[in-house]
Amino acid sequence: MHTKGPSPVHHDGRGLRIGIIHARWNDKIIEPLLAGTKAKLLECGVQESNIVVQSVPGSWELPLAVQRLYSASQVQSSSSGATAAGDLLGSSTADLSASTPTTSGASTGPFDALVAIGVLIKGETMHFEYISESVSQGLMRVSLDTGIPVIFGVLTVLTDDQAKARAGLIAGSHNHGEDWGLAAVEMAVKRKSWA
Ligand code: DLZ
Repeated sequence: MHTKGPSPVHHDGRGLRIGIIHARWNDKIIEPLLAGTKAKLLECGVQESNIVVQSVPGSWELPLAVQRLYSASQVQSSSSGATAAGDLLGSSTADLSASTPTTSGASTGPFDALVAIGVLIKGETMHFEYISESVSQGLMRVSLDTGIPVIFGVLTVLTDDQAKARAGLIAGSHNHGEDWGLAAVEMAVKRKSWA
């Protein structure tokens, strides 16, 4: 039996800028998680043009990508004529290697929260343990070092079915991506009030 997540609380996401970085391993699970995250951001009032989505190969790459994307958004917001960090994506995703800003109509400014999405499924070797531990530690470190909420959207599961059950792909199951979208808005709003 899997959990249904936290009781959902909607905060006002208008004006927030949210970065999402997802791994491409296990993309059939990543897709609904990403969609669930975006859906809740939009439901909270975050503008589509204020959501930047980028991808990296695997979960291992998430901490560095989150750190760099956030730094880039800070630098760009402090330079004149700045454009948004990363590619603006409507419903599609872009590669981080194409990180030179190309957006039009996108807002600028540092991100208020970032969501790191990955799916780690245990295999026969120790890979899973090493990556899970490092990625968890790495994402927490980026969050504490920058003071910016980094939402932990990384599933660490033992089987494909466990992953599907957490991505809403099994009848009656809950999409954890929705929790991550809500968490990003809540933490971004609260962080501003704690500043
Ligand atoms: C190598 C690897 C393995 C075995 N499993 C996963 C996985 O289940 N989920 C995931 O996101 N990434 C996996 N990777 C790839 C690593 O995260 C990383 O991309 C490569 O080791 C290259 O650094």
